[in-house]
Amino acid sequence: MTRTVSTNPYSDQKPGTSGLRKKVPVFQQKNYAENFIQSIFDSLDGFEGQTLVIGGDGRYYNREVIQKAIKMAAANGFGRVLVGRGGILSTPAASHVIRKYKAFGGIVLSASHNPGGPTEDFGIKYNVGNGGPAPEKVTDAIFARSKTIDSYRIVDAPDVNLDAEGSHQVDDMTVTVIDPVADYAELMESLFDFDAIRKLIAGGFRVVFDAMSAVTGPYAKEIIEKRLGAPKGSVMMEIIEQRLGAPKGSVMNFIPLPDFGGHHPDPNLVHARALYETMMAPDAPDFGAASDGDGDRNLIIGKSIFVTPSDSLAMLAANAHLAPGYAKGLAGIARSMPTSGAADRVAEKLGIGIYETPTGWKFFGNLLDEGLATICGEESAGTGSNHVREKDGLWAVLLWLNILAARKESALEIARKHWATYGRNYYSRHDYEEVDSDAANSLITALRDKLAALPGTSFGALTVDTADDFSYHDPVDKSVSKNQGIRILFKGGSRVVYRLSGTGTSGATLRVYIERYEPDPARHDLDTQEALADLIAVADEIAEIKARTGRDQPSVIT
Ligand code: VG1
Ligand code: CO
Repeated sequence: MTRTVSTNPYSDQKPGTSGLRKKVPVFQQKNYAENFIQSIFDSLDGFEGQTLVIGGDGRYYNREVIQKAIKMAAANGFGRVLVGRGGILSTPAASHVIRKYKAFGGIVLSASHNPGGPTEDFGIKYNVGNGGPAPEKVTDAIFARSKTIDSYRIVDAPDVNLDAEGSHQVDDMTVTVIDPVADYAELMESLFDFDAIRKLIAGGFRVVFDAMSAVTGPYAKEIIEKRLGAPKGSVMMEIIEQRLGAPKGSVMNFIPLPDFGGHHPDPNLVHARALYETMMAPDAPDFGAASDGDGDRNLIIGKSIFVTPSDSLAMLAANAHLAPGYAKGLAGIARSMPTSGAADRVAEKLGIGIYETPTGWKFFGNLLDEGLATICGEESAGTGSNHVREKDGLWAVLLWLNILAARKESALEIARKHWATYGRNYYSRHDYEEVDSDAANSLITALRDKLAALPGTSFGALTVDTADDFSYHDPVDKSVSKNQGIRILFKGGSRVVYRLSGTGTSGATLRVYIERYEPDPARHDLDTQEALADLIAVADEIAEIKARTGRDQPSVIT
């Protein structure tokens, strides 16, 4: 039976870079999740009788919101819900399921790389029928609706058993609990040469994968251990065991935990430090990787080499033709604006298009749908292709493995040769987390006010060439997105970019992206922070970061 429940609007349900993210206690307020889900449905047309995909990264509060979403989908007239077993679907797997079953859309419950638990983060994101995050016009409509909503619809029905595959009836709607891994694993097998990777591993090549107690555990275990034959333990890795003191053979790291074992499921050099150290040790495995809370990011660390995400995008694009799914070549490459220009050099050499978009995967959807881009990437450890409409952590790991198997060279050799061919884009991101919001906003406003005066100004050996606030003109739907990050470009191609995070849940996070191009192979082995030292100093000088934030140094350097 459907009930219409009256409710009061909340004023803070504005989706950010990737959906609505708040602390769990915020989501637990009366009707908070219900309001947002109803606002999503109220912003959509034509879903009567259609399919909705629901799944999440298994974090705390996942199951509760899934039950609410199922009952609300039934009350709002969806014909069918597909939900991952245990409420689990990685973000890329959800994207694939939406596409494969021609669903109307999907609700992805995740706060991605943010920590989980009763006082940590939760998130809700809506994906449209192409499998990708809702574009801005949809998220704007959802926010507008959330500010005026006065009721939501829900059916009175018992909770669905999420732990066994099978179909159930919820009012007039069917709910099918599906295997979260099978369809996705099959897609990966269709893209990559699993035989070649299996041979590589059978020949003694050692792979270690840190699932960070997050959603990729079951996926990586199925694919890397079962389908690629890596020895047991390749996925669970000693790392969490060392870090958490869990007994050897503990399986906790590939079982998604509601609080990610108390860690940030963010695959970067800070939160995946133990993986980094393992990979730099003399007896390191050949290839190390990690993914984030919802499985859409990837960290790639070869033996003795951390591959920056921007470089990884360029190297994957340059070698993608070695994998069966990309043997015909790429139509184009797209990267977010703050991502380094390394991919641009590959696109130029291949004679294909290069697209520069604002931060956030939602901006790649049109380029992929139109066939303008095949591979996309972000400096924040996200890479993916037209196989789904989200970034895809395991996809990137498998493409790397496929390339390593085909080239029979180490990641270090591949990187060195890449830089020798294209030059090296030294690149780093400095994050200042949980900065006072007013201080962060006034820093950006002050920067904006300075932009017009900057060109021609010199800071030591660096002279500003151009300075602007990035606006994106979508070549497909012609929409314009303004204020997407402040860029200061110096003569010679170095640059500094500043923007505020749209995924944080407390205070503001200032991100500063620093890049220098180095063509000379004799200078390709420098320490990144040293290679960028003068730019880092100028970045502070121009934006007065230390003075305005009161911080001596960044919270996270990647
Ligand atoms: C960050 C990254 C961005 C990424 C987004 C979602 O956004 O910078 O590149 O698309 O997270 O990733 P922001 O606004 O905090 O800079 V995920 O894996 O958290 O869904
Ligand atoms: Co993520």
